[in-house]
Amino acid sequence: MSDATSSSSPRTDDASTDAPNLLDGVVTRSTGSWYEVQVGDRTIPSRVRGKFRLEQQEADQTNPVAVGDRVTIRINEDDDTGFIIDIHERETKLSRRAAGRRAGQEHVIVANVDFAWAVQAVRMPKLNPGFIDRFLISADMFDVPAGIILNKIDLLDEADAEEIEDIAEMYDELGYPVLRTSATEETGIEDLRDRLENKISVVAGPSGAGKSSLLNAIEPGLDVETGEVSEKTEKGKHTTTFAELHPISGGGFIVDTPGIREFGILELHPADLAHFFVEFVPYLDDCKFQDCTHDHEPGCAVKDAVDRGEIHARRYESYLNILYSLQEGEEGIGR
Ligand SMILES: Nc1nc2c(ncn2[C@@H]2O[C@H](COP(=O)(O)OP(=O)(O)OP(=O)(O)O)[C@@H](O)[C@H]2O)c(=O)[nH]1
Ligand SMILES: [Mg+2]
Ligand SMILES: [Zn+2]
Repeated sequence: MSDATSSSSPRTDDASTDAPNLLDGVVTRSTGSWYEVQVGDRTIPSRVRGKFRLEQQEADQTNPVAVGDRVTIRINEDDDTGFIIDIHERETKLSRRAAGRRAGQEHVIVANVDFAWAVQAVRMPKLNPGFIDRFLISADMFDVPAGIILNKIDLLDEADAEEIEDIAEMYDELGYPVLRTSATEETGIEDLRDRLENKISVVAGPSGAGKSSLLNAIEPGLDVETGEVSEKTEKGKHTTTFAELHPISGGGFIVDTPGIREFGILELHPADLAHFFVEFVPYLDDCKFQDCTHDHEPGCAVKDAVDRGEIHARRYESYLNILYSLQEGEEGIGR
């Protein structure tokens, strides 16, 4: 980890540049047209240059500037707003496939992120293992280490406890950190706080899973808005509408994001999918057919490993689900 990550500002090396009116800062919030840029203790509302919009359209991206981006702004002294004139090279990023109107485009969730947490409630809303697997694959594609937060463990009833524990142990054995938390009862918060220290982390998950509540539990002073989950539909109300980077007093930053139902994977060829299931990798050279998709083919070493209980059936089912959606062009870019 570089020195800059442990400073009080998220990896802006220096708040001032040589030229007058030019400042370096970090984007802490993005609404699509306005960006909040933090320069030292100041937050400067800024706009973005048209050039970046064009570049972004050419690159098939939905957003020219993402939260976490380090930028250079020119200050307009009349109204103290900024104009983003340069976006510094990103060390890392986490992106997903956009849905809806921009379907298929790349949506950059956060730039310069050190760790990504998939947040799922154990219920209300119902846990979605497909989200977790797509999230882990995507983080791996971008070389961002990832883990899983299972929130609302206070709501866990006996009927579900075994299944949830099975899922938690499965990911744990695969080497992903799994945290069991309750934002309302403040369970597991100390552990989470330790893991966020001195780095930039992001939380992503469905609306109502408790992402913003977890932030408030970690850092009560933040007072981030939270919303209810409908008893009837078990869905959240999409309370958080823009990604935002928040400072943590122990050092480090956490990026809260709007709820998303699914985490669409970008640009992945179906043939490459198995490589992102870490526990499949040792078997991949032993399949009878070199181009085995580990679906219907005879002599498949992955399927044999599933039969022997060496690969969890749950993960294999998830693999097939994602494989089919990639083959049908429901995920990936430009297909
Ligand atoms: N019982 C219980 N309720 C929780 C817990 N964490 C959050 N909640 C409740 O779940 C609801 C949704 O919480 P939010 O923090 O707004 O969820 P979010 O993930 O930020 O949702 P969006 O901003 O819509 O994406 C609120 O009513 C919270 O009080 C928890 O650990 N246990
Ligand atoms: Mg929220
Ligand atoms: Zn195979």
